[in-house]
Amino acid sequence: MELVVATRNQGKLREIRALLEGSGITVLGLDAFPDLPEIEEDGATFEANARKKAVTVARATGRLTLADDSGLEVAVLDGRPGVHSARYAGETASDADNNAKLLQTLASVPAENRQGAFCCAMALCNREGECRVFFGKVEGLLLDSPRGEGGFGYDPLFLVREYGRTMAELPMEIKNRISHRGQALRQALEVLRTRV
Ligand code: ITT
Repeated sequence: MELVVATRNQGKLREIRALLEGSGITVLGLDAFPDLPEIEEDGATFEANARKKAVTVARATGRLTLADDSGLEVAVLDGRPGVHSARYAGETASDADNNAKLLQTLASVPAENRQGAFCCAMALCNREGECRVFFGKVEGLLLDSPRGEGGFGYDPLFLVREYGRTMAELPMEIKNRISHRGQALRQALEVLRTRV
């Protein structure tokens, strides 16, 4: 079975491909559909954005589509950057820019108040626009300097307490076992298995 994964984020795509390896599902990234327009992520929640991305691409391609909307919620920042995680430091911000902005914003926050969580909403939609949505969340602590080269986004700042390592220091296999994205995708896979 073929599944379109509606993301332009190569880090997400790598993790989703690894999670679906051996499932019998062939992942088509958006590279396979170069003419699709950009989708404005203007929803107030991860779920709204995930639904919008998946429905738009499913209708445009006529294919079953999965979309991930995710981000980092920082308790002391009342949940920011949240749905704005990808563009926290501005419209064209890189991961490095976003991490620098987060470090600066949290500069005076002591270690005991640096709780954060990665959250994911994953929408699986058919070409009629019917969707199922799945969720995942993982808690961690935000460090005051980056550690590790793996993953993407805020991973180098996100310490997973039970491993004493950042998400960027963990092999992808372990990140996928515990991550917000892994949790959501395993639920989606249960549904996909009934269609393979
Ligand atoms: P698509 O919409 O094309 O999928 P995007 O990067 O714009 O790509 P989102 O709007 O869902 O996707 O924003 C996700 C951002 O949240 C991402 O760019 C990172 O900054 C952060 N993020 C999400 N999951 C993460 C993870 O596993 N590790 C580190 N940062 C993550």
